[in-house]
Amino acid sequence: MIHPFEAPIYVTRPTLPSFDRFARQLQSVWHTKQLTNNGPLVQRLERVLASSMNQERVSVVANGTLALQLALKASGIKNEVITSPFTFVATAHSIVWNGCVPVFVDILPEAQTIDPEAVERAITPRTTAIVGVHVYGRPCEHPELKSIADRHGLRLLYDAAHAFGVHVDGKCISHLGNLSVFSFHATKAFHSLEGGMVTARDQDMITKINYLRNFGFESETEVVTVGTNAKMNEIQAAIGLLSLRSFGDEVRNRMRIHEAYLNHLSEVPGLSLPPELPDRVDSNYSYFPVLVDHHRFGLSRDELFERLKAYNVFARRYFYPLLPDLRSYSSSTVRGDLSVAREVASQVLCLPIYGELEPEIAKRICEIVREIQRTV
Ligand code: T4K
Repeated sequence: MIHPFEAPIYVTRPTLPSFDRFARQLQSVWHTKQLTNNGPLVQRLERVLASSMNQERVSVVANGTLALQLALKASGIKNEVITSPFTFVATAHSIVWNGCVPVFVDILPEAQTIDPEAVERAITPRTTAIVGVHVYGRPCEHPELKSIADRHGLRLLYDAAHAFGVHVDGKCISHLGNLSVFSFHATKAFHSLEGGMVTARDQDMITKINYLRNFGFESETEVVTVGTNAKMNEIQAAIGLLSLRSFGDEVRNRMRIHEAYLNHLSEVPGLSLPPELPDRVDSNYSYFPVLVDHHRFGLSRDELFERLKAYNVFARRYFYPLLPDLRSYSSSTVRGDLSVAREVASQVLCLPIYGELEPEIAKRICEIVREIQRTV
């Protein structure tokens, strides 16, 4: 019997800069006493992010959920917005907080992103936008979604919360769609404790977001829109700037974990590993989701999830339950059947992956999975 890990192994852990470097960064904050309200570190973070994102304009905010809410608000969406049921609640919540109705449609079996054909079938005269989710950092079927959005005169936004650092055809994923939204939450490959970002090619759109994040202030005496308080503060920006410096290492280390799982789980009957991404996509290895086929594996996903805990391994069922199965969405609008999404949500299990995880630990997690299967 393999011994349980002495300390818990969580699905993720944030990589932090050395405390000394952080303290040095903080000295400037202590010196200026500018803690928030578009301080110098927030401005620097925006400049550094913008320069790394193919001329995209950026606006950083307090978290990814507010980024989504502001992006939808600035886009002027109304009535129905078509989106994925297989995502974190924040995607749909942001639609509802904008007074709109999320319309859930099915996902594709491989990539688990929204199915363009299901999107097209769900369009009505009330539809104003599509919100695709690059789930686990896997790009949506952009050319198809764009052609649908163009034909029907819809806005196309992407929830890219998982996709910071992902490139498609050598360009940052933010170049897809009218607007993209990223999360810099502590559980993400790149983080600023909490944080988020909206990107767009259109400077007017980013100017709107900048007003919205700061109560709508245009100047000291003029408020041009009914905004909110979504400002990032200087401590978040300090962590963000330091995390950016080590982001390349973070992705390389995650790739080693990803490969360790591929090597040591490929022969396990009943376990489907993440599909290989097309060559034109550079991944950020943000999650390692596997699908557990109850009959072939010998245990259900939930049983495996529970048994791993006995070994001190805390995997997560991102994203289960499906959004329309949550009480707050029990009367939500579903168009077409969600059979693919339902099956994926019932089988998915995200295994631990983060920059500071040792490949040896990942290998031992694989041995544990095989031992659990042997002892069924
Ligand atoms: N759109 C999508 C598609 C998203 O997935 C998300 C967020 C958003 C939008 C909204 O972005 P934000 O507003 O959050 O920026 C987590 C995150 O809170 C959430 O950001 C994320 N997606 C979602 C998928 O997962 P939980 O409830 O699973 O997190 P929690 O606290 O259970 O953390 C998981 C593990 O991470 C812990 O077991 C230990 C580790 N951890 C976590 C935190 C917060 C740490 O080691 N340190 C930490 O500080 O939601």
